Amino acid sequence: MDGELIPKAADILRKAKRVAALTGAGISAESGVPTFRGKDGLWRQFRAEDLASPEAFARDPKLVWEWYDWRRRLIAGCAPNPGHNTLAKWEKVIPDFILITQNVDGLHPLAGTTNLLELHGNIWKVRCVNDGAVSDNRDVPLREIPPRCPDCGALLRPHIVWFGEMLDQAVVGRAFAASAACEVMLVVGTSAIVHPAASLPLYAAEAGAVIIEINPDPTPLTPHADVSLRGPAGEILPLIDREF
Ligand code: BV8
Repeated sequence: MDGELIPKAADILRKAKRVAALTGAGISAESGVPTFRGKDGLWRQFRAEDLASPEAFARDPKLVWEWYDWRRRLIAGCAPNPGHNTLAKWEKVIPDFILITQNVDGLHPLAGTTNLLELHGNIWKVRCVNDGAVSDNRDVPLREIPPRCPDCGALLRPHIVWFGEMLDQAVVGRAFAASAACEVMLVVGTSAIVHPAASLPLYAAEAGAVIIEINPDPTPLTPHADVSLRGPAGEILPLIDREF
């Protein structure tokens, strides 16, 4: 990677008062959490899109919950990595910093990030399909599969946004407002193909933000990025922090 890009990214961030970060599964890869589209993104013979949908849950709630139980067991053993920790640190030193994540693994709050928008929900929350009540559930493993609401006995579902489902409109509204208001958007570890998350950086760029991308691979966003750093977030973010 071009040795000049790290100081350039640090200089842009140092001068910025309003920064928005958008993260995807890639920032958790070095913590051991499988990404969706990487080589380890499969479970049994299924792809995430096959299981993370209301149709899959209606058809076979037990299978979908076996997948989430497997992911919860795995994520329970994962810790935030230097990428998560650097973003949590920057929230304290950059005047106006907000983190928008597509991830449901809960590693950003675990690292200390507080000004956080979880676009797609959180794997440690469940929702009653009967009345929509949301509660924390950190049972690893789950006591029963599929889990049932202790109040009414209806099925519980992950409090997660599946493919084909609307995101929480208040959360989406805040994410687009933050994208329009920021001077710099830092896009870390996302394949930039799932919408509406993938449109946030384009929206930010149209509003005049500088786009910094961190990803070992190029993505559809790369041509729109002002600075594209090719490498793992857990290494690159601390290198930028050292230049702060
Ligand atoms: C909706 C929760 C509307 C589940 C997730 C055509 C065009 C536009 C949109 C669509 C379309 N066809 C269908 C749609 C809609 C669909 C969509 O965008 N589909 C895609 C596949 C085309 N979107 C939706 O359905 C959304 N809802 O649009 O509703 C609507 C309107 C009316 C009525 C009803 C509905 C809902 C999308 C949310 C789905 N839920 N997650 C769960 O986790 O169980 S999405 C899931 O995949 C993730 O949350 C994430 O958002 C998404 C993409 O994953 P990434 O995070 O990017 O991870 P990925 O594996 O893809 O990439 C990892 C990246 O990291 C790679 O680039 C890799 O190079 C990099 N990396 C690897 N290692 C590292 C690294 N980077 C840094 N450091 C490293 N070490």
